[in-house]
Amino acid sequence: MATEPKKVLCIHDLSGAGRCSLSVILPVLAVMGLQPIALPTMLLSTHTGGLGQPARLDCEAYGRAALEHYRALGLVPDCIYVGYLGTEALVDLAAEAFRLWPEAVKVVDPVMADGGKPYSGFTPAVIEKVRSLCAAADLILPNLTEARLLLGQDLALPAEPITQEQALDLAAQLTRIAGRVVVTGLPMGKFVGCAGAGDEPFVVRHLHIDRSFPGTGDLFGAIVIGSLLRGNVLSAAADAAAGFVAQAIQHTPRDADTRFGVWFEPLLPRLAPMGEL
Ligand code: PXL
Repeated sequence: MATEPKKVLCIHDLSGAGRCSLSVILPVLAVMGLQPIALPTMLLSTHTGGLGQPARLDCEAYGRAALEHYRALGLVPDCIYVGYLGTEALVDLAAEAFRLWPEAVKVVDPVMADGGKPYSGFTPAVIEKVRSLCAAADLILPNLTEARLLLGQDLALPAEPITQEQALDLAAQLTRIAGRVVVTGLPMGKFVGCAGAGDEPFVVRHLHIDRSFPGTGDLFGAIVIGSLLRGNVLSAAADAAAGFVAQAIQHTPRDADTRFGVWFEPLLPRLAPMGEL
């Protein structure tokens, strides 16, 4: 039998409008030559970042049944990629997937906060459970606010740019929680950086663009995973992901409504494997 593309079980919400979570992750992984398996944790009409009160449907019961079906089918994911959970029961659902497929590469983007504050609904109890889930992961991808929440630090955003040493130190501290770490969205003066720890420590910097969008963490995470599963080292994967996010922001017209995310769709062909077909 032919070798199937690697399977990535994606445990994230599906937000209809607003370019985030599964709506971004599925096309990115597919164009990178992987096989995403979508497990929506929650259906929302939009993300929760400024578009009013979204319609919501909690998919925890569906998720339990879907995991059981995949187990019975003998489907074995190569990677489990977890993002927005939003309730304690949904964190348990993701932990159950980790138990079912211990050999999978387990990646947690602890989606729970940004810009110095937690997202709505992220109570201290949910945050504590997300921290435990991170401890069961091989790789975590927090932004700066999430990194501080995980470390129990003050969430106030830094007034001064973060130095290279501080970035490396933050990533190194997070290896107390998970083996490999990339911290994203670090304000580094003219640059926005991400810092990695666990293998070789690294800092990757790209020109800072003065607009912020929902969903860029999901875009980043999907490209990191796609790139790792195609055999790249973590620093190369993070560089590719940060570069693509910067291009997608640059490609989004200045007068676009930022709440609807970055216009990444026309750039997707840039992520396709070259010369492998
Ligand atoms: O991209 C982060 C994200 C994912 N899912 C939902 C969100 C957000 C950020 O606001 O609200 C539902």
